[in-house]
Amino acid sequence: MLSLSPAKWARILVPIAAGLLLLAAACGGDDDAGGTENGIADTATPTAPAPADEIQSQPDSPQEVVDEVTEAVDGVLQTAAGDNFYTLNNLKVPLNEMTTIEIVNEGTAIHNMRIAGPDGEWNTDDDSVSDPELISGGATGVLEFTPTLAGKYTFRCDFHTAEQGGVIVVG
Ligand SMILES: [Cu+2]
Repeated sequence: MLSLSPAKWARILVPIAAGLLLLAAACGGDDDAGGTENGIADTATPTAPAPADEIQSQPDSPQEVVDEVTEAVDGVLQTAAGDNFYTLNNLKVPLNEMTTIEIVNEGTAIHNMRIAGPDGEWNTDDDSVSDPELISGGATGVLEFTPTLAGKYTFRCDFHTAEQGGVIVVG
């Protein structure tokens, strides 16, 4: 019969347990080796950086774009949000200049404005978003937009993504 003290048993068993944990960690590292994300094979290269000289394909505006083009005047452009739409949503701003877009919330719901940015994707680092990001009914938000790439960008309201949006032509 072995007569080891608990302390001696610990000296033997702890290194064994640690070794097993290391082994388990080493074997667990192959989970994402299949080149898939959410079960969808990444045949394209979605992580490739956008070319620096042109904007990527933009999402469709969720709201019908009005014919009337609203241009920035002296760096300021104003539109309004109702429930749930923009009154003016066919905007035009100059390239390489900061335009302050004022969004007057004439509705009662919370609205805002988010521009998809050159990558044409929502909720990425190159988006431009109004300040505040939640514009209460009756309040006004501002979005400072300084585009360095010409093209037609899409914007939308984060709270009504299926119905409230528009386009901004740059250049
Ligand atoms: Cu909205």
